[in-house]
Amino acid sequence: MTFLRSLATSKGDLSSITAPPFILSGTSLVEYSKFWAELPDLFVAPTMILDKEERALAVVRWFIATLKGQYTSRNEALGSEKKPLNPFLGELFLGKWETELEGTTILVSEQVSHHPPVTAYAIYNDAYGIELQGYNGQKASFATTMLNVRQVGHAVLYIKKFDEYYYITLPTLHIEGLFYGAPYVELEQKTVIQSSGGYRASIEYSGKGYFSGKKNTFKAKLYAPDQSSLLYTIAGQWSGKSTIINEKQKSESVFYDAMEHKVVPLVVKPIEQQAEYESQRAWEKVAAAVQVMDYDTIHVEKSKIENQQRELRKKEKEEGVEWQRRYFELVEDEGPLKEVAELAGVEPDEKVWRFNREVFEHSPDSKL
Ligand code: CLR
Repeated sequence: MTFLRSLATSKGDLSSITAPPFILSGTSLVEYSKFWAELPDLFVAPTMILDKEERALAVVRWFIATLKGQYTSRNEALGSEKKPLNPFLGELFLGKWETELEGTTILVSEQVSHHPPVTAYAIYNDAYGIELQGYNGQKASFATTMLNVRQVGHAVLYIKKFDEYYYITLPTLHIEGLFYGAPYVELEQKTVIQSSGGYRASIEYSGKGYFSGKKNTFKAKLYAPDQSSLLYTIAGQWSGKSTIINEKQKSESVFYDAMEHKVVPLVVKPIEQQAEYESQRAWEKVAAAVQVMDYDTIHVEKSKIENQQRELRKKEKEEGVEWQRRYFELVEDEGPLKEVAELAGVEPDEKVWRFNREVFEHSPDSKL
């Protein structure tokens, strides 16, 4: 009850929620960017498809495939959704995937704002010439026993070979099961994936009892650049199976089956080799305390980090300087991206967080 009350008064800021101990996780939110590429084969697949229509479809397939990890992996590994650690400004999460066929895929994730919390990330594979960049924050609201979370930000997939962009909007979600102390995520509303080549996918989400009696369902439509002609309709469960209908041929086939794909775990440097601002190192003691549910230590160790941060902010204020983000910068959204955002029918953010690869590659952090 105290928990539900704390949710009701959280005023849209998820980090201010005091969750009961059994809902705490020792993982920082800055790590969640990894869910975009835990299936490296599907991530690079679009780069090998010459047909534009088929390529757009491969992007949709990769996107649908990421949802299971993004939104159900805590449930599967830990029994329920958890409250992640609230990243500090400048917190970094780095890693790579090494796979035989895809080679190296790199992840750089950085907390670029603390108030409100914003995480920016870049994921790239040079062998295939593909890169994903994005940033996100959350705005929460509470109604009866449901926590509604609107996502702020977007992701952009870039395929070098075709000089093609895909602008991806993020779904709204809500947390159910709070009253029973067993929270889980359900997606709602929609995602738009708009390509610079004009193809557009609209993915609508729903939970139990809307499209079907099943949880985690979606219905996607892929439209040709002229917008009026519907090419494909895809429907099913994003955490399970989905099927695709080719609207011209009226034929149906399997689109994706989450059960047939195994996640490739991200490789992160051992903690002793990490810099002190890297997530797992910085939160090591808190995470260990969460593991053994030692609430006093959780509190003590968390406070140390928070106080350190307060000191840093105070010093910056006195010196009249602003915290320098490590590998991302806030820039005006112009050029191709702005156009794609407009095509997607979304109000583009005035300024967006973009990765500065030059700076990253000249830093010791790039030695993964
Ligand atoms: C972060 C960005 C990822 C997708 C994603 C998945 C789960 C979301 C998380 C985002 C933000 C934080 C989140 C979480 C589920 C629960 C958690 C909303 C959007 C909140 C803070 C936990 C509240 C406390 C409990 C009631 C569990 O790409």
